[in-house]
Amino acid sequence: MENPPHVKLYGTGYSPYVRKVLVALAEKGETAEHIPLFFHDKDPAFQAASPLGKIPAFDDDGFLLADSSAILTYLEAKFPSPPLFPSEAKARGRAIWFDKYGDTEMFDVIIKPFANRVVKPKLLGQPGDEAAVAKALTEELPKIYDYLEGQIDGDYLVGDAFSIADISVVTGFHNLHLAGESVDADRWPKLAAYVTRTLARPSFATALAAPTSPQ
Ligand SMILES: N[C@@H](CCC(=O)N[C@@H](CS)C(=O)NCC(=O)O)C(=O)O
Repeated sequence: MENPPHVKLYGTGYSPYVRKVLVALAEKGETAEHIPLFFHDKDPAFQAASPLGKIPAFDDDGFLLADSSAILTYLEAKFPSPPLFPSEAKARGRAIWFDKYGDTEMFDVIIKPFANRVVKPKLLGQPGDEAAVAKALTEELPKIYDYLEGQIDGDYLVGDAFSIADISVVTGFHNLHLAGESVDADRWPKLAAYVTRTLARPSFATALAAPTSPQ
């Protein structure tokens, strides 16, 4: 009998981008060996899978791929059920918009409290920048929250099904929570409820329990 394919996912469970892949795998009922290393780790197998040294990186029985969106696209083609990319044209376009929005505009801001209260002081032994955190919380995040509050009209961001849009927009809120912050439900009630129920999905619960560093 042939050996079963060996699937590996590289990257600490702290990373919002790694979490995207963990959630997608869980939604599709697939598993991978999770290697929770940090970006720019010297492991040659990781370096081969991640040309930029960023996490996540993925190895499906020798097929190497980096970038969360590329990996989710690959998983979608290989394991179409349940779909995480809507098929209808407008919904597909909106889902990709939210994937990019979550990965770029949102990530740059929502990660600041976690970077300055957890990564720098606790993992790197460097002082955190509370002024940068305050600016994110009082100026930058409210603009993002205002936008999202206006986009939520139902259980999911796009159409009537959970999709890559929900994964990419919600993933960073876990890091916000780890940094001791959350969405003000009085000011952004739809967003606060949406984040809470999305993080409570079994796939997110599985991803949130993933290791953050080698055991
Ligand atoms: N577009 C990439 C971004 C990945 C990324 O930036 N990951 C961070 C960790 S959360 C990283 O590896 N940073 C190291 C660096 O930027 O050099 C993706 O979606 O996977």
